Amino acid sequence: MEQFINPQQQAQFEEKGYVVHQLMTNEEVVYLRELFHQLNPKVETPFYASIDSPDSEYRSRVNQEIKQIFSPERLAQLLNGYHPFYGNFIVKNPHIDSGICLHVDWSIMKEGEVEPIIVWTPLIDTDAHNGAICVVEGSHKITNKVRGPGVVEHYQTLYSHLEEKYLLQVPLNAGHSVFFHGRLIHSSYPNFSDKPRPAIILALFHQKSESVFYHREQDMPAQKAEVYAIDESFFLTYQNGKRPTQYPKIGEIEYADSVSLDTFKQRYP
Ligand SMILES: O=C(O)CCC(=O)C(=O)O
Repeated sequence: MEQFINPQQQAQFEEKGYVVHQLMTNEEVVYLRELFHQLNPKVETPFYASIDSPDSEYRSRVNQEIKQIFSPERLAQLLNGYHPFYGNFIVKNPHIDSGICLHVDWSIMKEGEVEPIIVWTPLIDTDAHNGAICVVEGSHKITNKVRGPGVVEHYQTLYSHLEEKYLLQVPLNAGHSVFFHGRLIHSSYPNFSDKPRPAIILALFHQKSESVFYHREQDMPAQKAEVYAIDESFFLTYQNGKRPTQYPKIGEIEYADSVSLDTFKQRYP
């Protein structure tokens, strides 16, 4: 099943794991940037996402505004069968500790027949100085379908090697989005400028999939995770890292073990 309508974008997504495209208008960028400055998330860490806020009204407002812009109709100009699931502001304050090391984003649906897509869009121009997004091109081909809090990331032990050899920065102008595969390894360096760097991140959901969330408690075996059935309201109240007991647990799943550098090199395209 193809994710992108345009064949060149589809080929790039399959090969590299991301596509840069502008769906937002400049007016919408200004609107969201102003909204970001107006609202108080009640969070004071150098880097945060809206879901780190204790204020569920704040989370709800941000989510709703982002989803309104990335509506199903607008997404349909670019993609087949995706709609917005949950939107966050993602903020990097000017601080040496605002970097995010290499990681993969959590799964929000059963993957296999459909591919996960995340949309990351800065609300100001980004470069090496203020926290542009960085990716390991092609890494979506070798990472796990089961990702979530506590779940051991497949290539975690190799991240410093990957950072040195393969990490690529993707500087973007405000309002340009990177549509990246949910299994793509990515990161961002600290914001060395003197202004906050607001961005938005939006998880997309495929209409043919089932929304699930994987969670692993620390005392569980390393390759096992719990599976929860979730819906679009999940992230309005979810407490980062906590077992989501307000949603039904529908089973447990085993996932593949971490691999050695040699295996990585054989698998890496
Ligand atoms: O906003 C950033 O700098 C990185 C965000 C990110 O990697 C994430 O939220 O998964």
